[in-house]
Amino acid sequence: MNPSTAFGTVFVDELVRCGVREAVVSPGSRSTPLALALFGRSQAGDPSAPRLHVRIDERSAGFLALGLGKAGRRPAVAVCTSGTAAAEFHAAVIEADEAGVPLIVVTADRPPELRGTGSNQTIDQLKLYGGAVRWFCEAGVPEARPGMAGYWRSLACRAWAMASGEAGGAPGPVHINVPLRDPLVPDPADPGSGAGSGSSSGEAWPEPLGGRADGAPWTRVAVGRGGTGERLRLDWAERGVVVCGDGDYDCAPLLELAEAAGWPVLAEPSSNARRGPNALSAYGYLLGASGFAAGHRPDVIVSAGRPGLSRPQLSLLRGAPGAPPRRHVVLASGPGRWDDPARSATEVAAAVGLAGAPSAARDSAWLAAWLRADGAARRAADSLLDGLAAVTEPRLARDVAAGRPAGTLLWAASSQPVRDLDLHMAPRAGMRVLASRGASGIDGLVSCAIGAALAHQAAGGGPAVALLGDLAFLHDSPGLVLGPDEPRPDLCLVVVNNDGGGIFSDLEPARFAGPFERVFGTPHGTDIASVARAAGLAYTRLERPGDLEKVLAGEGLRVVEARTERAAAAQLRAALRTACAAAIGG
Ligand SMILES: Cc1ncc(C[n+]2csc(CCOP(=O)(O)OP(=O)(O)O)c2C)c(N)n1
Ligand SMILES: [Mg+2]
Repeated sequence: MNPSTAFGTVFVDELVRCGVREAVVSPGSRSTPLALALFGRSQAGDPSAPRLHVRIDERSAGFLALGLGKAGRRPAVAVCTSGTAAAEFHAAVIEADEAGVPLIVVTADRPPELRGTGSNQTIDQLKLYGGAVRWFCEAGVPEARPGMAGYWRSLACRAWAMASGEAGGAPGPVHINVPLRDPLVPDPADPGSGAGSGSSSGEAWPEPLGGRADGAPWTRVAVGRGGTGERLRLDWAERGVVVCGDGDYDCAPLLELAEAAGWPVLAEPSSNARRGPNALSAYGYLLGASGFAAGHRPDVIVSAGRPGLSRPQLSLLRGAPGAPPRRHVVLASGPGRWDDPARSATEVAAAVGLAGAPSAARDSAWLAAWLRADGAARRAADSLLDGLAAVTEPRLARDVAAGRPAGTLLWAASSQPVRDLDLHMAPRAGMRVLASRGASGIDGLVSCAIGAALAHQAAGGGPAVALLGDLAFLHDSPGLVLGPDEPRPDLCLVVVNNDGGGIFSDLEPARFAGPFERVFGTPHGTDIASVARAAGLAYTRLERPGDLEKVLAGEGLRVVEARTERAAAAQLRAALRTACAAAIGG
């Protein structure tokens, strides 16, 4: 099956699973895969088969879909080809927005390489309807590679949820623009014309194209209007894990749930959920140890916030190849917002709870296994780190987090500081961890940390510490310059100076020795003390790991430099992974 046909078949199948019962198509060539798939499904004769309507004029088609959606109170789908056809939907989209009518508009488009070339029937369709839509998405050009089926299915589910209001906002129009590459018609060898019922065989396709079992949608979104959706019930007997990603959300109910159910809590530092008896401190090592990860696949994952800090965590969310997690419940972070970077969510909910009273069905061995492995990894990592005389990045992160008094604010830079914390921070209460994980930039972090410390202290909070890489520190060195009348925080900026971007030594470019240093490592040789001095700030250098508390002592805005080496740090991280995997037995 070619990619465009596979897309049409899978996407339409998923829309039908979501609940689409009415589809309006206007003639055109670029939209062929969608038109054929909708025609095929409309002929299927099963109760869920959508009714197909064809209108020559897209303007009429758009308004027909609007009427169907308005009276039926569920999104109808309108499909058109590329060019001015898409613009003809605009009036119906505006009415759907103003009147709160659910509507899914799918515009076929030329692939990127044909845009802006004078290619026939090609206009700029990106965000064509401006602010009138609840959600716009430019889909990727369909390709025959693993992960596509989940991508297309989750896309359809989001479209349905955003249009219907099930995502938590008001119903309204959504726009999906789909670039499609030739061939647009099924290959001669394909069974039928893309009229699959979701049981697409996926022959010559790198993975099964079918959806969830029993015709269920890929992601069932039940946030409800105003976030008042039902509370999803989870089963005590299931072996679950709670994954807390970055974000400012109330994690207390999740921690209670984990305790009641006997599930481990895998919390990123800036989730502020790494506390309580079920929180793990070395879960990254557990998930990264293939034996442990394979032997401890959960029945259910509950995730909140914005996960995605580490590859092992993403692998957990993604599941084994071709075998996504059986159940992955994502807690919405607000109306129309939920984070599912692995596109594996089976349900999106405003809240979760456990079904009924605790029962003997609870598997206590499950939590014990995670805690035992976590303890073993922790001890292995600690003994390796404590045996080194030099200042190292992982130990610095561990000790900074562990030693801060209650009421401290800890700002963690993107790049290695927040990842070192993720792997080494012991669970604790009484400290707030913040990080710019929205877009994970290394820019503006001195100013962010100053702003956060000022707000923290204005609200009666205690001292503040920031753990910054040298590039992040230099990126925002102008942020160090404060005029004499400016509010000044009590903030110790700890600069982990490995003379460049240490994170790249742990990534694939490290294999390319020739360009690596200049293009990725980016050593700069800057004298951090001089930078601090230029801004009139006190400066101290951490020479030995044991001196940490001494150098952190002080008041006001100040700089502490910890010098490390990138190559040595990469070796140490590899050694830590090996030692932890051995200790876990995975
Ligand atoms: C504004 C911005 N530019 C580029 C990047 C890509 N980037 C991610 S980590 C990194 C290196 C950061 O170096 P440093 O702050 O010294 O931290 P280290 O990796 O050494 O821990 C870069 C350039 C980014 N995230 N944000
Ligand atoms: Mg660095």
